[in-house]
Amino acid sequence: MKPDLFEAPDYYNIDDLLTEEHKLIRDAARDWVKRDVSPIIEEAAQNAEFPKSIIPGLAEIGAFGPYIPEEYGGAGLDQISYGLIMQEIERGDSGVRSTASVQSSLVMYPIWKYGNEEQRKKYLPKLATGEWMGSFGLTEPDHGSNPGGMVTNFKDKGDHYLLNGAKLWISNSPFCDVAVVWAKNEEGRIHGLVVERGMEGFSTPETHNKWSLRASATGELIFQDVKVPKENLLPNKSGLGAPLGCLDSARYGISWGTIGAAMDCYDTALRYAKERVQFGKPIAGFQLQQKKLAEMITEITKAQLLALRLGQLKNEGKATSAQISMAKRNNVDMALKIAREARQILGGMGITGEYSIMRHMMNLESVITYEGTHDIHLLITGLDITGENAFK
Ligand code: TGC
Ligand code: FAD
Repeated sequence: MKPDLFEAPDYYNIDDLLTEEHKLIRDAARDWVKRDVSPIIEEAAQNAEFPKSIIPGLAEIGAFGPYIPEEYGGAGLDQISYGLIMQEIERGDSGVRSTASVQSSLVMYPIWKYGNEEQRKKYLPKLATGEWMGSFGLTEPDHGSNPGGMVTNFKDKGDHYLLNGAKLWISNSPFCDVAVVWAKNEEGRIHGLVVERGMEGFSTPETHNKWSLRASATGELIFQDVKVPKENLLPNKSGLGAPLGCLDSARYGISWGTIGAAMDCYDTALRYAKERVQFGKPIAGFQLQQKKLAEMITEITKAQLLALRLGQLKNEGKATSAQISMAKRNNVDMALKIAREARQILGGMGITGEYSIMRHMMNLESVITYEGTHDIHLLITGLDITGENAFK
């Protein structure tokens, strides 16, 4: 892969709207990605391997629990800092951002919000340092967009719960130490349980042959009569709203993260267009290429403003789930379209691993599907503005 020459576009001086702390946190993450992620990520993706060597670095830049209070090992930052960290990581690779999203918003968040003090103290500090890695089991083979139909279940056996079922498409599953698993009790009510590696009957087979998110490990979570101690049930929230609350936080992070992927594609294409000469002049001088580049920077700028405003609302505790859906849907779509256009600007070179664009493009095909598909987020907006439920 070519050396990482990334320069972040900021067409509307959005930096002026950030605090010094935001910029310090963002720049530390940016420097780390340049130094520790860019040199290894293409090979990891080509080999379909999650590069475990980057786990301590992710912890150091605050990517594991950015907004979790410091008393539990988190970084105690605001939501805009969280977004900026996700942006920089996904500038490197969506799969690496996936690992951070799952650890922070889908594992640490529910333990912090829905767990008791003992659970917080037991799990959060080790998750914050990356000593333990987590996964989040909501999706099942027959229940993806409709998680409320899940069949994974647990029965009360007096001194423990007996867990049965299977989860599919689970990021980090093959190497996770703990899994936050959503399952129904005997009354059909959804609860979160922390399942630990080593519990008898719990296995995590890897899903192979992905064309997307190749540097992120994806797999299953299988439960065959797993005895889960009663103290591993998250006591403070139940019902489908509990996992969906975690998704709000992760979807918010994705709305920032995808800006990073888009910025990387735009920056690469702009540099290439200025250097590549055809018909006696740089291809940047042709109107058709300028149209692509001008539209890219316009869309990136709009996405940056959307994410920043959403971050302000989140900091004030005012962001609605529907507002988060709009930003996730718009910004993933924006990044995917930019990746496709940027790939064309590079001509044949665009399909090689010399440049990051094709990897971003393939990664974004997962990002547009997970955490709620493009269609599902449109229906969430549709329901919000009309009051009519078009899901069922
Ligand atoms: P519905 O009847 O609408 O709602 C059930 C209950 O949940 C509440 N609720 C929410 N609560 C918090 N946050 C949200 N975003 C919420 N949305 C709904 C709702 O108020 C209700 O509460 P209550 O108290 O009345 O019971 O549920 P539904 O069955 O009709 O489904 C709605 C739908 C389709 C929007 C939802 O299920 C959905 O979002 N589906 C998409 C599934 C999804 O996003 N899965 C993601 C799996 S995790 C993942 O992909 C990780 S990728 C990780 C990575 O690598 O980054
Ligand atoms: P389906 O729900 O079967 O959808 C198929 C198509 O039907 C989609 O286009 C969808 O938009 C459409 N559709 C569905 N319902 C409707 C409707 N009511 N109206 C109109 N159209 C509809 N899940 C986890 O729990 N944890 C994870 O860590 C995790 N990581 C993932 C990592 C990767 C790489 C991938 C690809 C997925 C991951 N997922 C994870 C699962 C992900 O959240 C689901 O794939 C996603 O929610 C969609 O579910 P599905 O694939 O079953 O598609």
